[in-house]
Amino acid sequence: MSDWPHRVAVAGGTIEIVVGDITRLAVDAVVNAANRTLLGGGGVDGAIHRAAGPELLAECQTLGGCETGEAKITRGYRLPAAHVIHTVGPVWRGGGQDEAALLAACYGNALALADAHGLVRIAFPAISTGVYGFPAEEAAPIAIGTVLARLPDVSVEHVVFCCFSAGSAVLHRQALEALTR
Ligand code: AR6
Repeated sequence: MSDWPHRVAVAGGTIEIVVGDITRLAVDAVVNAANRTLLGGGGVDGAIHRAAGPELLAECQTLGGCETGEAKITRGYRLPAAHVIHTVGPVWRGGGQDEAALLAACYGNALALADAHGLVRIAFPAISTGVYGFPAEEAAPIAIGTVLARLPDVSVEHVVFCCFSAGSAVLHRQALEALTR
């Protein structure tokens, strides 16, 4: 039997850790690890724009960018997900530039925006842990801890951590086990 998906009931809903491509998930919103222009890029951002089609870029061009730690919402267009919540993770600069708080703000603000739209099912990638260089083992407990803290207070009931590798999924599962023990 595969280790994934790993699903746990927590206060306010369920958390699921999967290994896969976030562009395939039919949820109310997938979260995009974007940059401040919101005009596309590589990694998960590039994959989301390719799968959603040019209409996504057209809507993003109306948004005026996004600050680090903030979030903005668009439609999902050709994605199976109804919406995309674009957030901008911090670039890792050694840990002394507020990176942890900014990463937590990404998860918290994405959940707040989902709540403002009454969304129930949302999927996150491992924000900042690719091109932006945030150490994956430090990012996972921030991601899980922020979601655990906010879930009881928002419309969101089901959160998927869509990891791109089994190694990333293990880090999220370990963080979830440590924080729900
Ligand atoms: N599904 C799920 N996760 C993915 C996918 C996918 N299809 N593709 C990559 N990942 P990154 P960042 C994982 O670099 O570090 C872009 O150019 C990847 O393995 O996408 O926040 C933006 O425009 C990693 O674990 O985002 C920005 O300029 C995680 O997603 C910059 O990269 C995040 O890696 C943002 O960098």
